[in-house]
Amino acid sequence: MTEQYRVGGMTCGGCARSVTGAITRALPAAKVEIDVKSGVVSVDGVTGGGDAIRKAVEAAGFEFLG
Ligand SMILES: [Cu+2]
Repeated sequence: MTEQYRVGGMTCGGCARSVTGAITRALPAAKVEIDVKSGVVSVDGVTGGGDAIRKAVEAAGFEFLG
């Protein structure tokens, strides 16, 4: 099942890679897809990862919007 989150502050592919890396370091099973323009982060392979994802996103310097 895919969980979707919104992340603010991403402006380019480098930002998307930073967020992807931060999430997969926290949750190695996560498969992450990011649409930079909309700020939508889709995560597959984990359930209830929201808290770990929020921490990873914020530690990487981006804004977790929910
Ligand atoms: Cu960027």
